[in-house]
Amino acid sequence: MILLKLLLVTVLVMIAGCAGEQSAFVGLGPVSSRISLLMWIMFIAAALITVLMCALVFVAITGSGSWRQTLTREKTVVLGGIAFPVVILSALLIYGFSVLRVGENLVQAENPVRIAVVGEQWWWRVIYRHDDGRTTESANEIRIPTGRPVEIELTTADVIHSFWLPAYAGKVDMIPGHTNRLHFIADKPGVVRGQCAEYCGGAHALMAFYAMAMTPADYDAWLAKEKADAKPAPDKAGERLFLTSGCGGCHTVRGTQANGTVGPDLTHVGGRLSLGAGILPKTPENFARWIGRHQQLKPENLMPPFGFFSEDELRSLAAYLNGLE
Ligand code: HEC
Ligand SMILES: [Cu+2]
Repeated sequence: MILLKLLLVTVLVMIAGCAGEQSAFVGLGPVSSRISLLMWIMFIAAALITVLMCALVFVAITGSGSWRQTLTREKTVVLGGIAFPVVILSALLIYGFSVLRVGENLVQAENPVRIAVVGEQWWWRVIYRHDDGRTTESANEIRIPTGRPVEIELTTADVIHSFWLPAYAGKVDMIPGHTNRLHFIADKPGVVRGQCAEYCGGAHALMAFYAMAMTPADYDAWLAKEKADAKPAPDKAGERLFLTSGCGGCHTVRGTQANGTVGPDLTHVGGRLSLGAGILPKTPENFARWIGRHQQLKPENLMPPFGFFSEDELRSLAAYLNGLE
């Protein structure tokens, strides 16, 4: 009885983990919906066949002589052991291909939204490609309009990563020297979470990101803002500290001298949802925590430690970065 209760609790806890913003069970677009449908069909078929097999084993052990004889007949073996799996597996294979076609049909879509995502140890470089050939760089968050085909171009700057945004599509690896493309559509506005799904070294588990689907009008307005340089900082102290502490050697803030490309672009970091590739909600306090203690928050990440700032300096830097909307 205790064991049963324990099992029930475990299953409930596991089911609870499936809901929410990063669930492979909730498809929010045509591609992911087909994938979850396929998964359910596979799961239910496998469960039914398992039950059937258990029943047959039971009959083979305890059944009457005539039942057991039926099971050993050549006809039973040929039908049940060869014909049955061939028919079932072929049907599932053909259905699986038809599901993959949903994504492929999007490949031919005209005028998709083009976004390049580069896997970096352990964050995501995000590059919006505009129709005029120009680009706008951001990081650790992608924004997409609803109802329009999206094409994500996936590459890596170092090792193999895997881009997984289960609300909209299946996982696709980011392979050195190779460009993979992922296609999907987001049905309605909302925020979902994605995660690197291929072990890529120390901070792999802390390499996540958010995706925000917006109505086309909201998206256009946001993109226009994202394209623009950072507005002049109202309080110069934080900006001065940022520019004189070497941050600009690795980070770009468009509109200032900071033009480093080693780390995430921070031009509009104040307008993002999270810090450190999805690990902290973006708040002024968390900017200070990140700068002062990021090696504890995200061990092994490639930003050098900056433990020497005073509380006041951290607050001032945090206010500056939080203002970069
Ligand atoms: C040697 C290069 C380097 C220097 C110098 C550097 N950073 Fe970073 N920074 C990084 C890298 C790499 C990351 C990504 C870490 C990760 O998430 O794995 C990062 C991440 C960040 C983030 C989180 C960005 C995001 O999109 O979530 C902030 C904020 C930040 N740095 C601020 C600063 C500030 C402020 C300074 C100066 C005091 C600074 N950095 C100096 C390399 C650097
Ligand atoms: Cu990874």
